[in-house]
Amino acid sequence: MSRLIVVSNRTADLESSVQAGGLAVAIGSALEETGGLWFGWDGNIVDDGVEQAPNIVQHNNATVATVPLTRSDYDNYYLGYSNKVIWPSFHYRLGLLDFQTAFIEGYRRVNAMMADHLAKLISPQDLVWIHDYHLIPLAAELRKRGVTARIGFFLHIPFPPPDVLVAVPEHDWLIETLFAYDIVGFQTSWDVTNFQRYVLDQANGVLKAGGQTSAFGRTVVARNFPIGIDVDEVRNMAHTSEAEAQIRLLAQRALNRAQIIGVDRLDYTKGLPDRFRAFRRLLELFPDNVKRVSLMQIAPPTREEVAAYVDIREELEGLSGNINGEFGDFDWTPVRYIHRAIPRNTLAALFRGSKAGLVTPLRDGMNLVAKEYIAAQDDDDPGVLILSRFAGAAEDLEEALIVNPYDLDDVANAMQRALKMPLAERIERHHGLIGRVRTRDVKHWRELFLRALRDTKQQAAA
Ligand code: GDG
Repeated sequence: MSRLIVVSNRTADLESSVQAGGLAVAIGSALEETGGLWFGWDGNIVDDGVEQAPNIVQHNNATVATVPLTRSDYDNYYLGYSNKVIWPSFHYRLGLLDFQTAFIEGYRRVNAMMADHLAKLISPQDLVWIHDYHLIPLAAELRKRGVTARIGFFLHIPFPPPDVLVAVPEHDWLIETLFAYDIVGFQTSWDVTNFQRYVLDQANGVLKAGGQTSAFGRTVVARNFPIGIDVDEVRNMAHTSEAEAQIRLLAQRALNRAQIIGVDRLDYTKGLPDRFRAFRRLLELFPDNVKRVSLMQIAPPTREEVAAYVDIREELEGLSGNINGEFGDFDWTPVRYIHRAIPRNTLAALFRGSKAGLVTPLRDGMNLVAKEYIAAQDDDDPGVLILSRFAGAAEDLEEALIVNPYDLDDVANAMQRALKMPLAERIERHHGLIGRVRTRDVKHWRELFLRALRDTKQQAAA
């Protein structure tokens, strides 16, 4: 069996069972099975000029090789090009795009530096799986260094329509580098369509059967591989005796009021200010919910060195303060907003203890929280998922209450419908949802992608 090499911006700590989520576990277990290597940034920042030699650690059958970033790599490759250019533009937010020449230089430099180290570790029979938007040009850099192994890429975030993408100054270079892969995987069929439209309109490309896409003198397979979760992991965490005790305590403290839950990194793509405004609309449109329902929003900090993330934090604090000041009472806090990370098992208990899960991103590649909320529910008394039509997950999860997150009344009406939904309808919807989340789980995603990659022909040596 070929050895698997996984490359991502950050590697996960395979020793830590506390932090590890579904994706890290899924990739870790694939590496353990076939023997393999995980390569990426170790999260450390060193002074410019310090040597970035890989640090190699063995964890059972898997090897983890990491490099640090220099301060200017971090500023230009990570905060700059990855998170101020690609992240906003691929989420259709051109108003937040902040382009600087140093950013693209840093992005090219770090991808080349990673390729320098990684090329030495790859044998021709290996399968190389590169993840996400930080590393789009990595395969092209590896090919320049003579790597002939099969290389696949998976984009975790959306792929925007061509009209949006062309606002990125290096769009043609960026997309041309995707053709150095054998397979390019997207979350949804909509992302694949956007990619194909770009290839046809901007690159004079040709589409053939089976996702074969030709342009720039090369052919790649472009398909969607919707990512999933480890259903039993979440389900088990939500059903321990400790979780049961937490849920009981929560209900007692809330005097058996209904809770709606949201869990998202504090990111402007997740639609949190509009979600808070929609909750206010719920209280205005349906005043019977006053003192009866509360919104719990967990929003751990992320990328706080990027100004747009500071702005959103301030906006949310203002909004929750306003709603609580206007509607709250000495024995009822309408919005409980927690700006820090919560342990995974507590999250699972909170999902199970909440009547509705509110997942309303303005744009999202997939959204795993939607699937985790479903997995944590009781089959015979499930809560209701309210899901943005702009989350990749909506392509599959049609029994959720699908909403337009920009339309506050639509979201407020869906909350009311969820809170009042009869048990039989909740069970029927949940039955459909859990079936699909279970069939298309993270193992299925991983196996589908790797099988497709294995089925491609190895590149001829240059
Ligand atoms: C990207 C794409 C795509 C959240 N808060 C806490 C916590 N979390 C966990 C959730 C979930 C994960 O983080 C978030 O995953 P999402 O999919 O919701 O969103 P992104 O982080 O933006 O992920 C996304 C994903 O990649 C995978 O391809 O679905 O579209 O943007 O697992 O539960 N975990 C803990 N404490 C928290 O407070 N422990």
